[in-house]
Amino acid sequence: MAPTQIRIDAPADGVRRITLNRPEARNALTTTMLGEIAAALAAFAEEEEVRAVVLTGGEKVFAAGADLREMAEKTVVDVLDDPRAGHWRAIARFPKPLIAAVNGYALGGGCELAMHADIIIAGRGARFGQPEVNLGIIPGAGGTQRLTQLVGKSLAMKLVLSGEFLSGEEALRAGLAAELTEDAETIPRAVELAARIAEKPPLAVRLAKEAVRQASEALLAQGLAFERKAFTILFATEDRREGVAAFFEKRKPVFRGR
Ligand code: DAK
Repeated sequence: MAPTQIRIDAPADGVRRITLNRPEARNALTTTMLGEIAAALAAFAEEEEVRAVVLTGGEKVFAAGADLREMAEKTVVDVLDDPRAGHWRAIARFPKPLIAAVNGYALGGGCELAMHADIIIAGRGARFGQPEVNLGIIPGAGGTQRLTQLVGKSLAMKLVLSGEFLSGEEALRAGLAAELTEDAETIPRAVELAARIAEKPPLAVRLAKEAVRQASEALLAQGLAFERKAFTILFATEDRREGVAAFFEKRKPVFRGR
């Protein structure tokens, strides 16, 4: 079936581009959209002519996190069996180079999606953050682990505990982004880099990616398991319901620690 919430095209030889396509909801990640990304990557993994993939939200916004309308309806039991977890694992398993071109907000699951890429190219106007704490939850798709590996404990703590954002320039300085560009150049630069990688010997590229990932993979598994458990527990709290309700009612949440 053709995807409905992402667009796919081939901007250069050997390169495929996935563009998240719900601008009216700031590309908030529905389960459908995550499933479409995972399915597209699974197909690209099998297609020999695909050598590298660019993932972007377009010129204005990368992704404003999990779709809070969808999340508001969910119970803790839904979260236990959530298909999203499988989609995230499928994205993490993609064996070919994945480059995220980030313009505008990359928040919550959006920041986690960017961190699933191998390389992040950030526009000057990019804003990275893990604002889950404002909703009474924590990152649930590897944010606590991948962000800490990328930027170190102190900055990761600041972002995860306060919900504050990093600019594109700060993301570059912190090592979250590999390059900083003008906003109009983010996607073209990511495509150019993907095209260059696409010309390299595919087997060497595949094993190079795998080898670099091994540098952090063992530690990651344990941390992800803890994060998932903590995320699920927090889903059952009154504070989580209050945080999501306050977002849609455009007011400050009142958290009671229950
Ligand atoms: N979900 C749904 N709708 C969203 C949305 C979101 N995350 N973000 C924005 N929208 C919608 C708004 O409701 C609004 O819709 P209308 O009122 O027009 O109908 C429209 O997009 C435009 O939003 P704004 O008016 O707020 O636009 P601004 O440019 O002023 O602000 C913003 C953009 C991105 C700063 C702001 O919209 C914002 O703060 N958005 C929410 C950010 C956020 O808290 N994201 C969620 C983090 S929690 C899981 C694993 C992981 C997760 C979940 C599950 N499992 C393994 C089960 C991840 C959780 C998260 O990501």
